[in-house]
Amino acid sequence: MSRLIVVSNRVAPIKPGKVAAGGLAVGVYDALRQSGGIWFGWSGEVSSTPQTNTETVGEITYVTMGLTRQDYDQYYRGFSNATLWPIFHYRIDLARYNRQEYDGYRRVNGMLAAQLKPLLKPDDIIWVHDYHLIPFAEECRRLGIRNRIGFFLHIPFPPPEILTVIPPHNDLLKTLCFYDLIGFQTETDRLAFQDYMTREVRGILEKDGSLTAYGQNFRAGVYPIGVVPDEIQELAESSQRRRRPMRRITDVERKKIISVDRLDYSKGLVERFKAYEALFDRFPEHRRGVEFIQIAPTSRSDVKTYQHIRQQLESEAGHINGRLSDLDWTPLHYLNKSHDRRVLTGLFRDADIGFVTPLRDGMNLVAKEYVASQDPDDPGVLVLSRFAGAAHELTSALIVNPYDCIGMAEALDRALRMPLAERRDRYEHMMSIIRSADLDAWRDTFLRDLRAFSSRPKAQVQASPLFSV
Ligand code: ADQ
Repeated sequence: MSRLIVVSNRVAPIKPGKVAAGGLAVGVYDALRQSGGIWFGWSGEVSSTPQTNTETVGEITYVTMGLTRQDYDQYYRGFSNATLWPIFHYRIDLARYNRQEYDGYRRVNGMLAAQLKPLLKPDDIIWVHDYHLIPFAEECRRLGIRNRIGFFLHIPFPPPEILTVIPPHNDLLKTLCFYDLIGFQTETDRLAFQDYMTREVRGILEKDGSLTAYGQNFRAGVYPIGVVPDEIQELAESSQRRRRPMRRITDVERKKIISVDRLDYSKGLVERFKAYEALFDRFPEHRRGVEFIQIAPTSRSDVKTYQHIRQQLESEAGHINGRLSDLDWTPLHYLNKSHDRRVLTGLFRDADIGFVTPLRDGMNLVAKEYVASQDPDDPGVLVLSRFAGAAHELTSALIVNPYDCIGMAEALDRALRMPLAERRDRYEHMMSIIRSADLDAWRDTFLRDLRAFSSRPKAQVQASPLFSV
């Protein structure tokens, strides 16, 4: 079997036998172990003399690079996280554009492709992950690399009217066409991409379903990322057997609501806090009977909008507890730190409601992890935003609109009262989907399609695009 080369923004070597963080890391780790290969990307280090490190563990070689301060500011903090992340999450209001940052983004992609080139064998398959690395394939083609290259976008893809707010959208999207296969989380994302390609740059949707644009032929598909349900179930059970984790935080007699997120404005945390407060105004009978645990460790804290959302949340949490708490009841526990995976699954299992209400999310693995952690005989209820990719699959959750505070409060009330038979029906339906579209299925289908699809040979990069908009 050909080797697999995984390229992702951050690479953290995984020690065999350790409980790894979810999603991407676990999914590609197993594929790399099976076929052998390289995991290539940024080490997380920022320094004036960046080092390249190579470490081989079993079948996998980890090759990681440091970034200079300027690279970090322009490529990572700038164009990736202050332009692409907000725009791709439909937040034009939070986005900024700076030409130097875009140049830095292109430069770092070029530098990474050049560093990868000498490590490649002709039949290696390259799988590139996420929005930091959109131009990576074009840079590879520029260097004469002809290997098959696939790309998976973990975040949503915005409709053309939003995407075109990015001034160099045309230049950026042209680079995507140098991949052989582009994977999206949902059909909505794939259609938005197809819409851009066919309407904005007059690309052609071929009879075999592939697309041709900028002189390149490529394919776009839907590959919803999943979880490993058996592993989660085992972790949740063992965590519960050892000690009920919730007891350490809260009174066991009360109903519990849990949310776990990175602290990010796309996750809808402020709206969620307001909905929780509205629950007690609208349904006062729940006062003292419910507690809400929100775990949200800080992320990207050196990006300004992230500092702002943190302040907003702290103030909202203080307001709720100040207004509603009593000597024997703290309605909201807001924990601003990260937790081990085993503890999280235990908390999920203990909670009567998983409250997952992003304003926009590629998938949201927490929704799937919450369901997979439940006790099949007495499962909790998932309250899920319609704007999470997961809502396309988990249709038996209580689906809410995160902009509708009262609607969310009503869904919480309904979940708190839901009879056991209905909870079981909903849980079983969601589990059957989580099992059939698990993490192995995500990875295997993507790699199968990447290996199978024979696009027309990728041309060397041309000096000027065929279409200029
Ligand atoms: P994220 O935005 O990070 O990922 P999500 O899918 O919810 O969002 O979480 C990824 C993993 O991180 C999960 O396994 C989760 O358990 C873990 N995690 C989240 N918050 C945590 C916390 N507070 N403490 C410890 N662990 C935590 C991006 C996209 C998502 C997409 C994933 C995978 O934004 O839409 O689902 O990639 O493709």
